[in-house]
Amino acid sequence: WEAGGFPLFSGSKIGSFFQEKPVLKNPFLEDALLRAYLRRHLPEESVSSDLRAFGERVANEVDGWGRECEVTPPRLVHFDPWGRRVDHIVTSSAWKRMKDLSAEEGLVAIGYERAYGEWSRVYQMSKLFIFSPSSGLYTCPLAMTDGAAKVIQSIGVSWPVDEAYSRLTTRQPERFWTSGQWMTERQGGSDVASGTETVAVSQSDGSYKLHGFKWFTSATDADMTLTLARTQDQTGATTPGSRGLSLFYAEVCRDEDGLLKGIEVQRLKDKLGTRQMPTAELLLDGLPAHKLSAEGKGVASIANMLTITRIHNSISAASGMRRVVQLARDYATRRTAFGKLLKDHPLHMQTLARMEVETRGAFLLVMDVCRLLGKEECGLASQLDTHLLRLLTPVVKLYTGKQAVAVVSEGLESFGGQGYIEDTGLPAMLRDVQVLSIWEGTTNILSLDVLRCVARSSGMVLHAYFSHTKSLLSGASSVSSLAPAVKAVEAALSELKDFVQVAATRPPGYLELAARDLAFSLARIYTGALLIDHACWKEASPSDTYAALRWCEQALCPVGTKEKRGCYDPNTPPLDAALVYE
Ligand code: UCC
Ligand code: FAD
Repeated sequence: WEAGGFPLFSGSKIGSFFQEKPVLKNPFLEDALLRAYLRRHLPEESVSSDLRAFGERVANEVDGWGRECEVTPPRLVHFDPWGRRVDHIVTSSAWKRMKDLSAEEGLVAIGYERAYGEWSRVYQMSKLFIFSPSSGLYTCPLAMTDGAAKVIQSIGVSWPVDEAYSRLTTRQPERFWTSGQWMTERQGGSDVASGTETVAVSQSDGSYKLHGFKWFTSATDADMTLTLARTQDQTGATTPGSRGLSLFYAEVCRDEDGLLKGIEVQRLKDKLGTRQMPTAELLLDGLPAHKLSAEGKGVASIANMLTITRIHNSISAASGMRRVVQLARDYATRRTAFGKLLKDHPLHMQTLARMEVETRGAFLLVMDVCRLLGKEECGLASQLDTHLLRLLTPVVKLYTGKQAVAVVSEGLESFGGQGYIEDTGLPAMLRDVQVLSIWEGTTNILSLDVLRCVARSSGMVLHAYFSHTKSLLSGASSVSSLAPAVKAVEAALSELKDFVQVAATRPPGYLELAARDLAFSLARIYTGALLIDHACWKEASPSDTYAALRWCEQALCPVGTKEKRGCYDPNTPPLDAALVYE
C-alpha cells in the first residue's frame, strides 16, 4: 500500500519501479581504443574535434533518425491513382535526411579529398564507424557510392562518368548522388559468371541498352548504378562465363511522363533485417547504359568496388559490436539483480569483457586494412602492403561478419528479456548484422577468394603476411607482460607455415576444404599481432595488454589443428554429405 491508503497495484497503477534504459553517449568519446588509435596514427586536432562534434550529433540527433528509418520502412507504389505505372519507392524523411547529412559530413568525400594523405581513409572510416549503428543502414548506399567512385577513379574520370564522379564525392547535399551495385541475378549471387543473364544491346551512338533481371538491388533509390551484362555480337550471341561479362554504368532517372527509364521495379524484398533500406527486384527493360570496362573484364573491373564495399562491411561489423558493448556496459550501471548492479557481478563483467576483446580485435583488423588502402591510394604502398591489402580484404570481411553476429547476439542477452523487445531498438541490431556475412560475398566465397589471391601471387601474398605479422611482434620482445601472447602468436605462425607446406603437397580439393579454417587462422593470428603491437605503444593502457593476452588465449590457428586430424582428407566430403543427409 502507498501512503494515503491507495493500493499499489490498482486501476492504471502498475507499481512504482521502472527500469532506466541504456543511454547512448557520444560514441567517439566513449571509445577509448578509437581515440587512442587516432592519437597514435593521426593526432591532428582537426580530426579529433570533427569526430567529437560528429559523435555528439550522432548521439543527440542522428540516432533518432536511424530509429525513424527502422519504424518507417520504405514502400513501393506501383501505380498512381489514375492507373499509370510509376514505381515510386517511398522512403522516410529520416532516410532523406541521412543523404544530406552524409554529403555535409563528407562521409564519402573525405576518402577522395585526401586532406590527411595516406591517413584519409582511416579518418573517413572512423567517422563511418561512429555513424554506422545510428545510420538507419544509410551506410549501405554510402558503401556502394564509395565503391563506384573508386571504380570510376581507377578507370579514369572522364566522359561519361566525370559528372557522376563529382557528384558521388561532393559535400554539397543538392549535388550528392548515391550509387547502386547490381550484380546478383536469380541464378547466382556468388557465381556471378554463370548467373548473369542480362544482355547489353549496342546502339548506333556507341551506348547500350540493358535487358535482364536483377534479383537483389539495395538502396534502389540511388541516382546511378554499376552493373554487369553480356554484350551481344551482331548475331545476338553472347560469351558465357566471366569472360563474357562487362561493366556498365547507368543513371536511374525518369522520363517526361515520370516513368523510370528502362526499369520496372518488380517488388521490394521482405527482409529479416536492413528493413530501413529498400532492396528491390528490378526488370531492366532497355535501360540506357555505357560500357566502362574492356570487353569481358567486368568482374575484374568491379573488383575495386568489392574491395571498398567489403571494407565498409567490416567497419559496420566492428561498429555494431562496439555499439552493443557501449550500451551493455551502460546498462550494467543501471540494472540491479540479486542486490547489486550488473556491473558488480564478476561473471557478467567477464561476459562483457569477452565481447570487448572481440570488438577491439575487429577494430584493429579493419583499421589496419583502411591504413593499407590509404597507403595504396596515395602511391605509398610497398609491394608487401599491396599484397597484404589484397589478402586481408576478404579476411577482414568474412571474419568480422561472423564476429558481429556472435557479439551482438551476446550483447542482446546482456539486457535480459529487454534485449528481445522490439521497440527497445536492440533486436534490429542483431537482424542488421546478420546480413554482413551474406552480402558482398558469403563466408565461403570469401574464403575461396583468399585461396584465389594466394594462388595468383605465387606465394608472395603469404610471404608478405608472414613477414609483416612477425614485424608487428618486434616491439614486444622486451615487454615481459606480453610474453605469453607473443609466444602464442609465434607458435600459431609456425603451425600455419607447416600447414602451408603440407597443403602444397596434397591433391586438389584439399585446400578448398581448408579454406574457411585457413581464413579464420589468418584473421586470428594477424589480429593477435595487431593487439600486441598496440599494447607496445608507449601510451598504451594496461587494458591494451590484457586484451592482447586474452585474444591470444584462443585457438589462433584452427587450420593447423584440423589438418593434423585429417579434416581435409579426400574421404571427408562423402562423409560430410552422408552425415548431413542421413
Ligand atoms: O551484395 C551486394 C550489395 C549489398 C549492399 C552493399 C553493402 C555494403 C556494405 C555496407 C555495410 C552496411 S552486391 C553483390 C556482391 N556480390 C559479390 O560479392 C559476389 C560474390 N562472388 C565473388 O566474389 C566471386 O569470387 C566473383 C564473382 C568476384 C568471381 O568469381 P569467378 O567467376 O570465379 O571469378 P574469376 O574468374 O576467378 O575472376 C574473374 C576476374 C579475375 O581477373 P582477370 O580476369 O584479370 O584474371 C580475378 O582475378 O576477377 C578478378 N577478381 C578479383 N580481383 C575476382 N575477385 C577479385 C577480388 N576480390 N579482387 C581483385
Ligand atoms: P548462393 O550463391 O546460392 O549461395 C548459397 C550458399 O552456398 C552460401 O552459403 C554460399 O556460401 C554457398 N556457396 C556457394 N558457392 C559455394 C562454393 N563454391 N563453395 C562453398 N560454398 C558455396 N546483390 C547485389 O548485387 N546488389 C545488391 O544491392 C544486393 N543487396 C542485397 C541485400 C540483401 C539484404 C541481401 C540479403 C542480399 C543482397 N544482394 C545484393 C545479394 C547478395 O550479394 C547475394 O545474396 C550473395 O552474394 C549470395 O548469393 P546467393 O544469394 O545467390 O547465394
